[in-house]
Amino acid sequence: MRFYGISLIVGAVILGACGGGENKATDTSKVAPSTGAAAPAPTTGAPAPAAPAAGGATKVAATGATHEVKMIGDDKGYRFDPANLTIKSGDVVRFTMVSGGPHNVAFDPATIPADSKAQLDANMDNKLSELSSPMLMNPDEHYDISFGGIKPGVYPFHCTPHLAMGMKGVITVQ
Ligand SMILES: [Cu+2]
Repeated sequence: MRFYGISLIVGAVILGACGGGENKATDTSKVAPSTGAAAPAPTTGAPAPAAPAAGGATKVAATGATHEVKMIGDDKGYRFDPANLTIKSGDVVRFTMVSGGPHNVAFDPATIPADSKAQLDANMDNKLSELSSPMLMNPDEHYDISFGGIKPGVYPFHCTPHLAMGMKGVITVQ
């Protein structure tokens, strides 16, 4: 539609200026390729902005220390190490796959502070579902969670595949 609109305008301008049908035909064909090439840009050039998470929160990057938690499954059982850690708001927790995967990190929406739920969900990349990280399959893979913008409180977490085997922990945010 835009193409025809521009062509008509160009044609009318040329027609008005020159008054010759021959010039109109020549000039319109010169204009057409550039107009046609430009036309797709508005529809494909501007990717849609990332949809905000439920609750309207957007990710807040970590600005503090990094705390590592190992994800382990061996002959002693399935566990996070350390299972309990205390951090500050703005820190990042790095979950590193060591053995016995797949493991993940999931927070139960019902057991974490309600006023930080949307922010924590927004801070988690590539989620399987709300507050649930992807599976880590291979040793040395890691998954970072920013606690930027997270309010002080107690944040219990678990590994979805191994919850029944007691693979869980608690992050306390000061
Ligand atoms: Cu696990």
